[in-house]
Amino acid sequence: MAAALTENGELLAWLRDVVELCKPDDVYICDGSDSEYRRLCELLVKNRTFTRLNEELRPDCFLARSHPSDVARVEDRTYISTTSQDDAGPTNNWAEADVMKLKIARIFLRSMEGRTMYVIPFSMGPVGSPFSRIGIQVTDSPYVVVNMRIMTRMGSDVLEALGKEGSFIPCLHSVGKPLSPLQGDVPWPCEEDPKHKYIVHFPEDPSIWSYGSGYGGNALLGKKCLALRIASAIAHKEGWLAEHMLILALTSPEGKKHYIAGAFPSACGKTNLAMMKPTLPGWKVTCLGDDIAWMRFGADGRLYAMNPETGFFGVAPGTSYESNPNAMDTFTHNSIFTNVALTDEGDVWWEEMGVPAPAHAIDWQGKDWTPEASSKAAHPNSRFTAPAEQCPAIDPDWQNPNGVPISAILFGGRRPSTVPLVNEAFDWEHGVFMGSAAGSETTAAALGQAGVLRRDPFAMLPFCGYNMGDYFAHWLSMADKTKSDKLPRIFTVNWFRKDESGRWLWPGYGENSRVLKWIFERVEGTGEAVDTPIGRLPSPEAIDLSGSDVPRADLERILAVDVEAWTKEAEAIGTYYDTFGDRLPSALRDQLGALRARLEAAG
Ligand code: GTP
Ligand code: SPV
Ligand code: MN
Repeated sequence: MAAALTENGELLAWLRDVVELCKPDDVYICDGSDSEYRRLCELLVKNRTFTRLNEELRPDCFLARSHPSDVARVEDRTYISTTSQDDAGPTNNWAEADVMKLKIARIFLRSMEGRTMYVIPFSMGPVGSPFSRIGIQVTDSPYVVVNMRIMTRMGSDVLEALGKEGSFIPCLHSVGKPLSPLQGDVPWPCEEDPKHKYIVHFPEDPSIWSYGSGYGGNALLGKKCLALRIASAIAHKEGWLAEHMLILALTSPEGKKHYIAGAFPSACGKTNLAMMKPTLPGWKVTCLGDDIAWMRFGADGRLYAMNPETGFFGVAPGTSYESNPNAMDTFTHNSIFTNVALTDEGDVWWEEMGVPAPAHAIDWQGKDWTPEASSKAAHPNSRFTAPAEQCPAIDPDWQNPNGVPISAILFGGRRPSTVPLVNEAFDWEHGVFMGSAAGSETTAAALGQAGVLRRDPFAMLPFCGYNMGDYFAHWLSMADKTKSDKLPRIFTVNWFRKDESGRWLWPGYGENSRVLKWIFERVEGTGEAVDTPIGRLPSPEAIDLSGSDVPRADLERILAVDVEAWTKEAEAIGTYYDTFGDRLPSALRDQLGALRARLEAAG
């Protein structure tokens, strides 16, 4: 079968083993062509996984409804499997590698019976770039194939780049629903019991085994599994960074451009910030990536960031022409929607889409829905999959294999209180402290309760493929790789402050350009900042509110440092730090001590 298509011995041997284990009916090697994509979309329509949307309203677009149990990442079923538990660290689910290998192989046994096994050669990063990584995903889900086609560079040219001797990361995926000859298929096959899903990473191989889910980060293995969990472990060894970050370019009215990277937890605003339309006249944002950044130092001593993906897998609810017009103009065609509502005209709809709710729709569970219904029409974690090249705000350098030089790094999250609108670190080490101590309210992007405050260091809690204490040390060590004036400046931002009644204190979205402007000015050396116990903050006058209706009192409130609340925050950080034992770098303990001392002096 595959012999004609690849001469890579390692790949052939692995595919033979997988066929032997999973027993698919058929094997298909993906070439990545347009015609193949179209064929598979038609197959998905025939299988009832896809509904074709109205060709006039949304050409070449499809809607998929997942099984109600399969709507988000499953963090408690996600494993980092290493020889020693210390290498996975206290923030990861760990399983002893040898034990898990036996267990997972048994789980995959006969898992693809009655199904076609698709082989997806893909490259994270431009094909052939020395910084890119090749993965081979084997999957029994055509839904995964068509999504991977949008999200990654996939197909024959990747196999060619792999050649006879090249190495790849094996990524095995099954929805975990073998079919007997007499059995009909369901529109969204998956393992329905969340406790029987397994998203397993072996960073020592490296390899990925994902069983039981067809959804997003559980199933599109190039994304969270390879480009974050496995890549972060590789980057740790090789001296670079694989991060859960957007990459944007900010151009001033004078035409000066700075590149900014930002780590916000899942569903906390990366896609929106990455392609925002600034409300400040003359300022321009162009997008290089909305979820993942691979970063390394260039010959000039600056930190360069590259987006290894080619598409956006973005949160649908809340996306409107008001909040994110560039996203709206990206998924006008050639896009896949998962778990949104279907209107009677054959278009998509979701909550806060900026158009009136349809009088009748089919909700994400396939049921009749009217605006009077108590349930949501679209799942809170419903998503669009759209090609990045269709984004009107895409930056001309988005596929530059060397990446772009980063001037500022932002850490964000949902913090209804305490954390100010923006805060600049005193220096790199203080910035790493800020990243390590970041917290956010949980969202619908992972199964489990939403709205619970948890520590999410560097927005990498679900995505760090090794010991988080070592990850902190790795970030600290970046300062040794270059001169301090070449390092990006580090900031925290928080668009999510609320007052006592739950009202947003900051309008967010395009208005965040007012904060980006101040960051730009700080990088340029012109912006004014006030030293506070927690970092350098703008005075209210330093934030350009021209043309906005943000009440001055609200701005003052979200730029104030509440010493009492921060003293409690410092305590919570200390308790969190204790969970890392002696893997916590002493520099971070010292940073916490210094914060406490500054707070005490101020209090
Ligand atoms: P992942 O794809 O899960 O990694 O999420 P993300 O970080 O890209 O988040 P995204 O930009 O998709 O935003 C998630 C949700 O937050 C959406 O419902 C947005 O409408 C909302 N959101 C984004 N930016 C802002 C903001 O500035 N203010 C407020 N209030 N909400 C925002
Ligand atoms: C996230 O949860 O951070 C996402 C969506 O970007 S998923 O690909 O499902 O992980
Ligand atoms: Mn994400």
